[in-house]
Amino acid sequence: MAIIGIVGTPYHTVDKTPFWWNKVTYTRQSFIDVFQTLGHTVLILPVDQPEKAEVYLQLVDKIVLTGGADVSPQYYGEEPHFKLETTDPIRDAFEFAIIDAALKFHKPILGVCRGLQVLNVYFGGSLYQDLSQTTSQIKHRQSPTPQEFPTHHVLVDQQSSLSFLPEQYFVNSFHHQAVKNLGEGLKAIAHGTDGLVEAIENKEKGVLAVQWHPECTWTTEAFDRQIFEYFANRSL
Ligand SMILES: [Mn+2]
Repeated sequence: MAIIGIVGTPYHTVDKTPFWWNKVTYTRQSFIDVFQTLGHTVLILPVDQPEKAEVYLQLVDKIVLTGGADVSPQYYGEEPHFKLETTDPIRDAFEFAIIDAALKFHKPILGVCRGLQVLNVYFGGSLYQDLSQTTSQIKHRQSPTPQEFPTHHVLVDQQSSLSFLPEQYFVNSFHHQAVKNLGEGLKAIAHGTDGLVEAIENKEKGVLAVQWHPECTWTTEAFDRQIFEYFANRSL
């Protein structure tokens, strides 16, 4: 049994009703459900000062970085493109520190969506700030199609950690950014049929990340559930 630390998503917009005008830190229930169903224990880690990252890291065996705001382009040396959406430099800084700590103490990291993008930037890569900067004609933001439905295909490297997925796998998609230049030491292990990176890894460092959202599909898509099993059971 592993203790899984999920860095929480700060929701600091107070003019909407979902949390009764409260600022909150949240994570999707489906992340909690999948790990609890698999017999693991989940801790949601609030964003804190980067200097505190190691304190949190000592409490858990593995780290999950989830979806959310765009990574601030200052971290990969670009000015904000006019299609850049909400950013959260405080979360960026804490997640970079959590990655530092996880690598230092040899604890595996799973990135999902923004989590993949944060990891890519951490390792020195860059992002398309908006998919309009690419030639892709694929709809990577499937909304309003519900999150539990896969909508586009990815081609999976059968020599990678994700080799348990079919070579052509059907995934959901809720992103408007994507990997531009790959970070140092990372390998792109799944691509959309448009060539965009849909999964990355660094096997030696225990880093694995997907651009889609298996937390939304794990109850119906056995292979997506297997991603969480693989991550929770892996040791470096
Ligand atoms: Mn996609």
